[in-house]
Amino acid sequence: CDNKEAQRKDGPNEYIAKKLEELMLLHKAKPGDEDHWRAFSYQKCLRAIRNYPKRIKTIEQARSIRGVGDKTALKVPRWRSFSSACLLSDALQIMEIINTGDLRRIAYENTDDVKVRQIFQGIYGVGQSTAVKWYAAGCRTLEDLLAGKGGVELSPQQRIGIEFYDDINSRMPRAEVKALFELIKPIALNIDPKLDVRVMGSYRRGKADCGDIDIMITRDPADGRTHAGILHHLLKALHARQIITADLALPEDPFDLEAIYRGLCCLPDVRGARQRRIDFLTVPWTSRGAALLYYTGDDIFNRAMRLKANHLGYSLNQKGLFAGVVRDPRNRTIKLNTGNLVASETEEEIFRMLDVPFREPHERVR
Ligand code: DCP
Ligand code: MG
Ligand code: MN
Repeated sequence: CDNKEAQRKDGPNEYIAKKLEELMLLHKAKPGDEDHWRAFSYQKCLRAIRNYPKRIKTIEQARSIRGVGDKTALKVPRWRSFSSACLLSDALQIMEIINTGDLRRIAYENTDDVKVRQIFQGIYGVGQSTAVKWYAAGCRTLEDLLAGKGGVELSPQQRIGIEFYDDINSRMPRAEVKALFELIKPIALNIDPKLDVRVMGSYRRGKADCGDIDIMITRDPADGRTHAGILHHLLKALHARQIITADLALPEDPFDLEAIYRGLCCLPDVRGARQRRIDFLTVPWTSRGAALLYYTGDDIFNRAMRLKANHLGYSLNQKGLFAGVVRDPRNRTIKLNTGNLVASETEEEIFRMLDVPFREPHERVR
C-alpha cells in the first residue's frame, strides 16, 4: 500500500492519546445524555493530538493544538468550523498525563459496573441501554448472559456477537480485506457482469487496518436491467462457498435497489482465519456519487460535509444533495418534505455544489 496512513508510526504524543482514549471508552459505557457528544469531542481531540508533530510540553501548546494543526499537519480548510477541539478541561488532562504519566480520572471512572457494561457493549449490536439493563439483572460476565442469568434473553444476533466476541472486536489487516474482496467480486460478477462492485469505508480511505469490509454494489440501468435481487443471489452464493459464515442483519427487502446487509465472513480453507465483519450496501445508480461520498467517510468528515451543506441551505445524505428541504422548527432532524435533488451522481459535483475543494478518499480524515 502506497499511502501515508499505512506507513504512519506512533507520534510523539501517542502516550497522551492512549490515556485520553482509555477515558473516552469509559465515558462511552456510562449512562447519561451527554455521552455521545462527549465521545465525539474526545475523538476530535485525540486526532488533533495524534497529528501534532512535536512533543507537547506546555499548557499553551495543549490548548492551541487546534490552531497549530490547522496550519500544519491537518490542513483543515476554514469551512470546518468545529468549536475548539481541546477544551481547557482537556488541556488540563493532557498536562496531568505529561506531569504524572497518568490520569486519576481513569481509576475514578473505571468502577466495576462501568467495566462490566464496557464488556457487554463489545457485543455486536449491544448499546448502553441493553448493557445497563443486563447489569441491573445481575449479569456480570458473558457466561452469565449465555446462561440467561436474571432472566436475560439473548437474540440470535447477540449470541453470534458473544460467540465471535474477540474476532468482531479486532481489526483486520488491509491485505485481508483485499483477499476477501478478490474472492467475492468474481462471484458477484458471475451473477451479473455489469455490476459495479467496490470496497468502501476505511479501505477506500487507504487505512492500514479495517474494522470491517464495506462493499457497495450498484449497476448502470442503461440496458434496462438493474441490480434489484442481486444481493439475495450473492448472499446465497457466499453462504454456499462458506465465505459468509453468519448473518447479523438481513435487508428488509433484498429485492430493493437500496438494501443493507450485515454479517460475518471468513477466508475459507485458511487455517486459523478469523471471522470478519462484512457489510453489503446496494444503492440506486443515480445516487452512486452521494453513496460513494457517504460510505467512504470517515464519519467525522461526513459530519463536516453535512454541516457545510446545512449552512448553505442544503441537506446531504447517502442519497444525494437536496435543496429546499423544510425542517420541523421544533425538531430540526425531522424533514417536512424531501426537497429537490441537486447532485447525486458523482462525488465531484457534490464537492463543487458545496464549494469545498475535492479531497481524495485518503484525505477525508482529520
Ligand atoms: N458512516 C457514517 N456515520 C456512521 C456510520 C457510518 O457516516 N455513524 C459512514 C462513514 C464510514 C462508512 O459509513 O466511513 C462506513 O462505516 P464503518 O462503520 O464501516 O466505518 P469505517 O469503514 O470508516 O471504519 P472501520 O474500519 O472501523 O470499519
Ligand atoms: Mg468499515
Ligand atoms: Mn461498515
